[in-house]
Amino acid sequence: MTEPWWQRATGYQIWPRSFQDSNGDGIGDIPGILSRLDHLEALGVDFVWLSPVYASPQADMGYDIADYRAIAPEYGTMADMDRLIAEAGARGIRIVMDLVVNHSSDEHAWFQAARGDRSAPTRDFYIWRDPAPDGGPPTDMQSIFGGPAWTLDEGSGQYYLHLFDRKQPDLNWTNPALRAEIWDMMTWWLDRGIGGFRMDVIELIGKDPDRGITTNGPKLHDYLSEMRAKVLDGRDAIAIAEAWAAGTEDARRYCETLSMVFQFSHILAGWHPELGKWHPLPHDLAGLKRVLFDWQEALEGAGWNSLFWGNHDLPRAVSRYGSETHRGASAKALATVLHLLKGTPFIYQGEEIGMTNAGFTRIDQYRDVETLNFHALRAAEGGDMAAFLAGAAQTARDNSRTPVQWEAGPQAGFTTGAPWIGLAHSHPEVHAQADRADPEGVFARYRALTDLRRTSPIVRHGRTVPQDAAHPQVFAYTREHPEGRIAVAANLGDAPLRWTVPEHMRGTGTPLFGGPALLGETLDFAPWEVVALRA
Ligand code: TEU
Ligand code: CA
Repeated sequence: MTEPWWQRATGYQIWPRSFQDSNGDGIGDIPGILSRLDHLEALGVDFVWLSPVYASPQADMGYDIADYRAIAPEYGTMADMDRLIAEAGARGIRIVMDLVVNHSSDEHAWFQAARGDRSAPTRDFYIWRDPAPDGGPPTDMQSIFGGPAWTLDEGSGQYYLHLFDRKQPDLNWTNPALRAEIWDMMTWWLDRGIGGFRMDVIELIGKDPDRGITTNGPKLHDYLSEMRAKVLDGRDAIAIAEAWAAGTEDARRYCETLSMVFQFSHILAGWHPELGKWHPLPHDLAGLKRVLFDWQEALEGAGWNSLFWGNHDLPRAVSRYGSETHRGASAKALATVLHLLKGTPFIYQGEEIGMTNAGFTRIDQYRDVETLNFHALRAAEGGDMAAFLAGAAQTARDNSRTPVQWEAGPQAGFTTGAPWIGLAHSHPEVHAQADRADPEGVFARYRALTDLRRTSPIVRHGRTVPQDAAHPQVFAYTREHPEGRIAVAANLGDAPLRWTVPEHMRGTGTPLFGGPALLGETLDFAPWEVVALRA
């Protein structure tokens, strides 16, 4: 079988609201993206996953879509979108759209017609239930953003289901008419020339609320097979399933119909098992490596991994897994150990210049519905609000949603106006202009990594073999391929370290990023130093 294009590719995620503003309203937009295509081309990425730019009231920053075939006016026009597809395409960069079809906005025409009218033609596009005997919600199912997952529609006397915000009613996938609408819409976008889809919380579409089932419902894979047959067959589109609950077994199954899965085992390993994301656990490198290596092993020859440290829902990689004290070195080390694994790597906007967490300390600095909802819930329970804010400073989604820092100055080159959310605390020192001028900078490392992905069959297809896996501070592995071997070892810590090199890794080779050409019995690592040799 020939290699699909996305197995030679590096992806880049754009979260449009904070990427580049073109007209001074403080909100990133599509013309802004067009003005930064040089940056993406220089970085060497092959496709862009574009977070939602569709018409939306922005209750969840575009993950609440009011019209799947229209662009939000603050982001531009459909003509801008067509230009983006064409101009990115001319540079060899495909545009991958976010497909948000577990739910729509309550402002979508389907819901507007359905609400208050039990006989509306689109009533059955959503999930309605009668109240419980006491008039309350039909079940005690909870929303992922806090509070009940059911809201009463007073006009019709029934509750509708929303696994996220009340402004994000869940779509009823058991209805074939709804599915047909979605297949049409996907085909319409593919015909416009996009490269594929990232499928938002697709693991939820097979839900069975009466039995309390949300993820991995009984019909999930039937729907995905139908999608393949009706939309994806005969196209070379990438299809990435976002699936927080997926284990390796589930992922193998997704890979039979789709290209790959965004799975979150390595992220969830860092959250408190009961208290969740607001109570992050101390970073545990050995545990993190165990998860990543398990996935490498489990999907070897039986699927395909996605590789990422961050996205618009997660904190900045440097702040979470690296070190703000050794920021540049730690950003490069994290990039290197991730991008030399097997799979399709993703760079989240700003990661390529080593951007940090926001550093917010007050609730009024936050904009995200998830953070604001949970803050209100904790306050109503009389919770410890200082502890909540301390947790949010580490894991709130706005940490990665601050404007991209293009240059020095109060607006960081993002806007000429007032940005819709404050800049990250690090903006005076950390910006693209400074980093890109540095041949040893973070951007230069990412650029080298995207090149290697394209040019090296060892990087793309070599088997990953963990080395010294239990070591608490060193991340090391080899990639084994008929064409050769790559050995990677990194000190992911602030302290220097003398490391005993595993016998299997010793020997000479060509350094991929400078440094020694020989791995002897021991290696004296500087903080966050990486050694990568091709033999
Ligand atoms: O995220 C799925 C999801 O479950 C997240 O909301 C996650 O639980 C949370 O971010 C952890 O902090 C997707 C999108 O990526 C996210 O931006 C949307 O808010 C969500 O779906 C609803 O569409
Ligand atoms: Ca704008």
